Amino acid sequence: MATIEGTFENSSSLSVAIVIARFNDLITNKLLSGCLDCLSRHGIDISESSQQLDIAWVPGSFELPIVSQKLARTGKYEVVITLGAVIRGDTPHFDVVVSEASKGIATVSRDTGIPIVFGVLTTDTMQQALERAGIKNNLGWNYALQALEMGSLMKAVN
Ligand code: INI
Repeated sequence: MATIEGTFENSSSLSVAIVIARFNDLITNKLLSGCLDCLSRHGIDISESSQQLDIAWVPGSFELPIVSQKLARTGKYEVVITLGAVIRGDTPHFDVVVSEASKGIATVSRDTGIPIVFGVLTTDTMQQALERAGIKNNLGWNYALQALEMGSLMKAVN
């Protein structure tokens, strides 16, 4: 029997792309800061001159899949992290944006074989979003951790 799992031992060598939505950037910038903190603490160079991290900005969560797809297809990245925030209270087409973002990200991940972390907060209110983006907890940190685990796991499966 083989037990196959991701570890964090070689996280520092992973190449990572982050795709982040400008919509609700009060929230997404906080997710980004949590995400970068986690990557940095695991040895990834997050400096401006980093050769292992790129960050792409898109208008909103709806655009996360197409840019994730293009980045994943370059073959330069072992894992892609998407960051977005869709807030039901302010969004009549909440369900459309969330559905397209989630389906699109899952499809890109399966089609390219590159793990794409679904880092899109979906909340009823701005207060809930703030709580998950730093006031209580910063899920950006968790998304980065999940990316490191998946990057490692995909290598372990080979
Ligand atoms: N994009 C988001 O990331 N979050 C939202 O809450 C949101 N709202 O409220 O509509 C949102 N809309 C923009 C959408 O993602 C696209 O950028 C836009 O429709 C252009 O394609």
